[in-house]
Amino acid sequence: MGYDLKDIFEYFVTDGTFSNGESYGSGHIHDTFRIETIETDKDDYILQRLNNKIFKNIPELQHNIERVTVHLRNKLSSIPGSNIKRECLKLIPSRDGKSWIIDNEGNYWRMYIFISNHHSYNVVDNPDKAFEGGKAIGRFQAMLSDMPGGPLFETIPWFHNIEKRLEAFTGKIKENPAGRVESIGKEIDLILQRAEEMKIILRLGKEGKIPLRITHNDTKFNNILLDENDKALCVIDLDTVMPGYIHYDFGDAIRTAANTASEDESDLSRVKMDIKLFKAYSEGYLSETVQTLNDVEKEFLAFAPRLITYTIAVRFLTDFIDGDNYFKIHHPLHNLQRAKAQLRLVMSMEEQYEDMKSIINKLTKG
Ligand code: ADP
Ligand code: GN1
Ligand code: MG
Repeated sequence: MGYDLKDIFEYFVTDGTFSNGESYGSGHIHDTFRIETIETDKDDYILQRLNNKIFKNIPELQHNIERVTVHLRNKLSSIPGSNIKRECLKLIPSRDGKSWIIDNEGNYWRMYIFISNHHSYNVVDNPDKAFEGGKAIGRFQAMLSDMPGGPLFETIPWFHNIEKRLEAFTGKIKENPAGRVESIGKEIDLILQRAEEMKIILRLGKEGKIPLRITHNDTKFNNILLDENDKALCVIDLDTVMPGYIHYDFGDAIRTAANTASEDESDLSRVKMDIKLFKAYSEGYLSETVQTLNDVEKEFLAFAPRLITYTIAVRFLTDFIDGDNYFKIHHPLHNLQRAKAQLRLVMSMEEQYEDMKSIINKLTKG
């Protein structure tokens, strides 16, 4: 993709001078570039071509991120010793005062300060890092709990709604647009067998037993930056911050922080949930949130990783059936491979469910 990154960079009001731009990170949604500046004492930047097929209202999306980052910065400024520039994303304004631009071809772009010297992990290899990740998400939720100004815009409607995700899944199976359904009977069965029990969080919400709060909704571990000493630094990828149940954030973080293998591991024998990593993340998360969660929220925390891992499996498989229109893929069977790995992880969580419940019980009941 031959974008003129220097030209796009110059639409924004920056301190440094463009030196070069390279593809960066392993996100599945946007095209992300790191922009290095010539001056060694000036910031580098993250420039993103936003996926406006997935996020259909970029101005509202950006408005959410403006609100969230302003609020987080206000909070951080009252905490002694905090480093606002590294602990919160900073949007760079465009020359016409917006937080995004549209180029001549209709592409949407935005830019952040590059958070330097961070560590980002797709797989977590020790409990200390998992603990720090839990702390980061707990703190993030706690800091946003009193954000003024009314509900955030819903950037992707029904994002974690498993009923809607299953409707989309069964709809695509009937439609079979890429002729792939015949080859995945086993995976379809694994999903359908579990469909009913997965609706419990939605039911608790409808019954008013768990509240909607401001949640991140995309807490996979590489969206949590750690610092050079692997301490919690900054939660990034704020595109889906909107009203949600805390179970969505807890579940997605465990899905990635406690998996012994990567999200798309092809050797399924390597995919397991590591209960020590689960425990460490839970400790970090609850150290920031245990006072604010209600009893039902706490009771269903251990179930959340099963729900979200299952939901992502449904989404990967739906995209595979559809012919790969949503997630970036790096080879033709990538979405199927991801779905298989996530289903294996669901089964590993099922096997350890009693242990997960007893860990949460101990941490929440003292
Ligand atoms: P996607 O939605 O495609 O995952 P992200 O916003 O998560 O996009 O960005 C992709 C990757 O770019 C992240 O996983 C992270 O490695 C890196 N990244 C994003 N923002 C920053 C930032 N401000 N500083 C440093 N790295 C960043
Ligand atoms: C996407 O944006 P990224 O790569 O951090 C997706 C998440 C999935 C994840 C699976 C907006 O996250 O919901 O859990 O891939 N984000 C969106 O890796 O759909
Ligand atoms: Mg991301």
